[in-house]
Amino acid sequence: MTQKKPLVIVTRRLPDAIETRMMELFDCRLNLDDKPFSQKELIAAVKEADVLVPTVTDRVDAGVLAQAGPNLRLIASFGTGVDHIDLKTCRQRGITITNTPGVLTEDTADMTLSLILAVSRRLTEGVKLIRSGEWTGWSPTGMLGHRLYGKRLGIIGMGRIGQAVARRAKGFGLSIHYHNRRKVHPDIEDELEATYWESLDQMLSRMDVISVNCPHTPATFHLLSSRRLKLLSERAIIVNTSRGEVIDENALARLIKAGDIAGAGLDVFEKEPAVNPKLLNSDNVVLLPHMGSATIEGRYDMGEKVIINIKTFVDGHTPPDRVVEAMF
Ligand code: 8YV
Repeated sequence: MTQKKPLVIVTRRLPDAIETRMMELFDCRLNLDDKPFSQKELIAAVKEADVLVPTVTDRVDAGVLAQAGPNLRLIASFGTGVDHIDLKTCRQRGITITNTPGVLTEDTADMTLSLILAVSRRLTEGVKLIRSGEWTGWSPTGMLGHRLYGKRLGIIGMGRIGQAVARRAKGFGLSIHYHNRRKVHPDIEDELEATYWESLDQMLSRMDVISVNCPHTPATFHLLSSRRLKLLSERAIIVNTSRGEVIDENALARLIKAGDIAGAGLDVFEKEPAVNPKLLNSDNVVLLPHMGSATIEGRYDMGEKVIINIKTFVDGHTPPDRVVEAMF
């Protein structure tokens, strides 16, 4: 007797090759429009599916999960962050969650360095100057940014991505400092020549560049509060390729306007896709539309991970990227 294939509902378009494989392996329902699901559509999906494949644009919260049908056993998220999923309710309802860690580490670290470089060397301002036709030629005092070499980088969250950022930043001659829930393994500290700061406040007040690389959890919501942001030196820049919610965006906008910090590079926002209007018109702020992991290779690898997680689960085993609350 052939086993019935599980109904897998995917909320967004994935790379073609991934969708094709999913259609072969599962009874797969795709969202061909690629428009994010409304809450109503999400509820309809959890009522029916055996497996839901959401992305960061789906809020799989307690309200949605309360309506889940008895068949929903796995949420195989397409992405690493799981702050869009209510982990506690999933545990209570016996729903397994998986994510796609590891495969977007290098791409996100590349984007972090891109933002650090773009802000400190004023790349987007330079592009704007050329495009506007207003560039009048080289000048000894024109378009001066700040040297990175020899400066201090403070990384908030020294997980995979934080470490990949540190490796790159070392190559640029930055010294590496970090704040994390706990110290990383001494071998990693040695390799990165990294200094651990137990006190985030103390680290913030001494850095030239801050990179946010921690996940968004209840404990890190507005970790960079107005009070903490004020500890930054007026020469400091801050970049965020993690989650907007880790920084109090309004407070950051106020600091930028007042000239109390030198600049910011943000790939993520508190209320995506809305961007705080106060951040839009500052030349020393570089804004990107959540594209830290947006590479062709990365998206394919993420899709592969989703498939392996679903297949392993359906075959009755623990999926390799199972997420448990204690990880966050
Ligand atoms: C993903 C991300 O591409 O993986 C994450 O946590 O933030 C992204 O860069 C996105 O979440 C897709 O779901």
